[in-house]
Amino acid sequence: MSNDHLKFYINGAWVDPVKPATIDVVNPATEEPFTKISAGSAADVDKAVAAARAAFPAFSQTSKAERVALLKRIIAAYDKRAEDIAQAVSAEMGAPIAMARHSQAAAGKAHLESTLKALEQMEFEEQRGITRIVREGIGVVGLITPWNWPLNQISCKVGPAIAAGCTMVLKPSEIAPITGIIFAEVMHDAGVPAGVFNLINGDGPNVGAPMSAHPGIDMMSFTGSTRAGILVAKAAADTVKRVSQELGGKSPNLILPDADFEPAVKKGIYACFNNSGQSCNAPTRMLVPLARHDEALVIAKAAAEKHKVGDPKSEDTMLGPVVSEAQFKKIQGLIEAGIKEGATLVTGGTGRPDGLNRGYYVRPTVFGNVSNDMTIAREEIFGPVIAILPYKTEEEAIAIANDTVYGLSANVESKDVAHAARVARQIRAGQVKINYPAWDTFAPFGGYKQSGNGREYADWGIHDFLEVKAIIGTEAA
Ligand code: TXE
Repeated sequence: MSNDHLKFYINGAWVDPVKPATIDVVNPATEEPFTKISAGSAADVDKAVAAARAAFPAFSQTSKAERVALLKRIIAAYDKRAEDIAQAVSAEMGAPIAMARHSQAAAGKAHLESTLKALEQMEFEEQRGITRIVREGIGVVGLITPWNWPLNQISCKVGPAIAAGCTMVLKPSEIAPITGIIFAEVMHDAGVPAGVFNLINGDGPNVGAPMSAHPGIDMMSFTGSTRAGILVAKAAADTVKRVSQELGGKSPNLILPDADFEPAVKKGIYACFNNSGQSCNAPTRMLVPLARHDEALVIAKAAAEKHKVGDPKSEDTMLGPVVSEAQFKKIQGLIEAGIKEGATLVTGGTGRPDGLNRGYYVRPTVFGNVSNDMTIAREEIFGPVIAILPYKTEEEAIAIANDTVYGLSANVESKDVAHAARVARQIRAGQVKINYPAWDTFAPFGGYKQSGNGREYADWGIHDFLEVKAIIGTEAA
């Protein structure tokens, strides 16, 4: 087992943790640890925050042109490590290597690029009558990221924080931390000034919680479970810091009667199962007209069974394992709940797919005849499991779509885009996608209800990290 990953990146240098302790990083395809990281503590957080605080006065005063140039250097350095990032994400969370390259690693770059474009166009000051309105970096920001799209989440926080002139402490998920370490190397290679970007590894209670409560951190930007997001907000409350949260989802996919039915169902399965179902915006509740429910199950079954599950190292694997034993067990329990509560198991089910005896592989699973009060329609499963729910009228479909504590994302499928947009306006979610559009990294991303608050990506992400100052009396009234 390699010990290469034991240092933290603080004040422009790789340093040992204050107290030695380690966490194994497990490859979910083999169930074997392949490296270890250091488990940080509050003392490491203090060091990183001190470095970020010391760097803030100078970095916050850099010009937009300087930060544009810095982001360009970060993108160039990231490009050089894209293959390393893809290999690391595949090993640490089981993403199939082809997908790790064209989606996981590519997503990190896409966010850096859209942040750069947004920054180039952004104005930080405006005059309104006698008042100059100045937008400036909020200060030292704490960034906590999850394991499911590790580089995507890191880039969509770090890029905008740099653009806003903030300094930062990043804690990636302890389950998938190697990409975060490579990202820190990228920041170093790009010449990010010492103290602007700092990386501490470790778990939620020992690193994430002290960050959230730290008086030297001005804002927390968190992506992860609603459970942990609530803990971050509670820990942050005593210091009245801003908390931006991107949390769980149970996204509906409304297939309207006038949709191009077969492709709509098929694409819905692919969208839900991408990344082995481990996306917060996965369209996990497919709503179909009652009259076409049985037809939907036939199409969904065929599409699900086309998913080749297996070794993430194989170029033709479509679904790798889920990230951990804990996630595997959670998903098995939810599949059991679906069967017990009377949903129709169309394909898949509990246990590993045939021929796979090792690794946290889950069978691509389709449930039909699901009603919205069943556990599988209410809880975020985070595996390749979809619930198909019949509806009678459009009003009922919208009511079912909104009957959830979450509100991150939704899909609407219809040949009539204007009609779909009218339906979209009635859905309580931060994003509504019509007919499976291309990924738009300039569209604001974030949740209603218990899916969080704040909006990320491009200019929206930059604004999340800005304070607003009014300098009154700069011009005669
Ligand atoms: O996430 P956690 P877990 C959902 C998904 C999944 C479930 C559990 O449903 O099945 O969460 O995953 C840090 N203070 N999502 O338990 O714990 C933690 O160290 C501060 C949705 O692995 O939320 C990691 O860096 N930080 C999601 C990050 O939170 C704390 C993506 C996420 O881990 C903390 C992942 C604490 N008290 C899972 N406790 C999405 N929105 O995309 C943990 N963390």
